[in-house]
Amino acid sequence: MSILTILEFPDERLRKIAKPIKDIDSSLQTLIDDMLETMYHTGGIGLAATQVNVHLRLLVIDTSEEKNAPLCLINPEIISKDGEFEYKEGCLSVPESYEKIIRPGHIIVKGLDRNGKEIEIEANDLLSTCIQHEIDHLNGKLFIDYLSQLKRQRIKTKIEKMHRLEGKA
Ligand code: GNR
Ligand code: NI
Repeated sequence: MSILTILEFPDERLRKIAKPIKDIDSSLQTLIDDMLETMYHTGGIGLAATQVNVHLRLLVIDTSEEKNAPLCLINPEIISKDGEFEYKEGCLSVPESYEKIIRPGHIIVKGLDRNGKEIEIEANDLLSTCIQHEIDHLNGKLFIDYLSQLKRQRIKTKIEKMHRLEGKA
């Protein structure tokens, strides 16, 4: 298993649209395991393949307290959404930035599990938010895109400064 490198805003690769997965093979199983390990290692509650520079429609999530309930979704599609839920979101690709975002609070999502079996998940509140946040990544979208241009610009300036200090980018 390995810890994967997470792309950080404003990296343009975070804007790529991920492609549907056709083959659920052993290299995909390895990617899923590495994404789960990376998510647990960083303390995140979700991770989309886009964030590790793999542009395939795959996400992993674990919103449980005990961090013992990994969820993997391949080719996820939201089939219904309603209600509202507000949560102060963060993102491993947008370090040290947290903002309240309102999203539908109840969704039904379908997709494939790690074995290629069709699954349907009904999600509320935090899990609903997290699934939508991850599917946004697969569509090249970040939670800060819901903020004002001014707030987004401030976050961009802050992160670019961090990257200069770290000697990245
Ligand atoms: O770890 C994460 N926490 C989080 C909090 C609120 C809403 C969404 C998330 S997902 C995030 C990890 C991440 O960046 N996934 O893409
Ligand atoms: Ni994120």
